[in-house]
Amino acid sequence: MIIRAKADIRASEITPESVYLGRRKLLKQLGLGAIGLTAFGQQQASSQDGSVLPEVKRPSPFDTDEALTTYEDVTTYNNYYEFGTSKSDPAENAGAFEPRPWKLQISGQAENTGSFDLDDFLAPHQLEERIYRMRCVEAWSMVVPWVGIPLARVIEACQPNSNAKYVAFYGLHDRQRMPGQRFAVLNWPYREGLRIDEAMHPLSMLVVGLYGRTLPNQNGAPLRLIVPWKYGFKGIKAIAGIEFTERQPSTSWNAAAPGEYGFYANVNPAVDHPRWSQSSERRLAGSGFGRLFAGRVDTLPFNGYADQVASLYTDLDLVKNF
Ligand SMILES: Nc1nc2c(c(=O)[nH]1)N[C@H]1C(S)=C(S)[C@@H](COP(=O)(O)O)O[C@H]1N2
Ligand SMILES: [Mo]
Repeated sequence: MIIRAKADIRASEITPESVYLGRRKLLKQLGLGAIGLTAFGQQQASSQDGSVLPEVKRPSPFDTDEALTTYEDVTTYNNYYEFGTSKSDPAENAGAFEPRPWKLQISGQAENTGSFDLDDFLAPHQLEERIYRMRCVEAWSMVVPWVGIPLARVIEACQPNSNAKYVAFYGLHDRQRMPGQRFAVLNWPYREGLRIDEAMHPLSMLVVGLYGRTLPNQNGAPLRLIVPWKYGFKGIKAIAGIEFTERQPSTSWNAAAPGEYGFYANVNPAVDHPRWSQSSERRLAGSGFGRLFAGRVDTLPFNGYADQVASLYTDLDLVKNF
């Protein structure tokens, strides 16, 4: 499979989320999963673009059936400090960013290390769609149909050795292409990390698209991480490197403010951020009213994924290891 970089689809081919979800449910009932969005037929104009991703496997047993956040909101209300610190900056400033060609550097405690062309690297893997909740540490949340591959597939392909206890990720470091890196708001490049068992968990995903199309730049093109039981800042965008390490890697927000952002960053309504409560969240979802928040909902332990992931942390004090 080749993931095309350029927007080669007319804006009028974008499917609105209501149609998208209705068709998706129909396909589910018909037992038709792996089918491209192009088959959906009904289309509506949008200011956003992106290429349709072919042969996406759907539905997933991990899908939430909560109302989707609109494509418009998912792609215009963003956190991406490489392109500015306000929520509207990334959509405004990332348009000229060119996410191809893209090299992915694999390094550290593994057999298959080196520099790979991203498309070659991803080619052997079947794309899957997962409808996940995404909970930002700033207490807002969304529901997004992400498209990608389980991170475990990629890790297996890298063949980490027994010294690999953690997986570190780093973003692109390029002040020309990422103007926000001229400001020392974070120690660039953006860095994130997971324990290897967290990275191998079937919910962890490397994401290349959303709503059936390639990722818009502001959402982290060409490759980002999504770990749905953790706060959104774990979901590093524009991944340029993956390193297998023996020690817990340094992560950007933890390094910037260790008392506010932990390495684990598991969504936990019982552990407040020092400056605000984490017990509830404002949901950007399904309202169809653009930037309006649909309402406040209770935040769930592990963002509602406790049944799947709580067993990873039975030996860990989650208050100390926030
Ligand atoms: N490289 C990079 N990745 C990043 C960030 C960033 O500033 N730079 N922000 C994070 C934060 S705080 C959140 S909440 C999510 C937001 O993802 P979205 O804009 O696709 O909703 O991206 C995360 N990944
Ligand atoms: Mo965030």
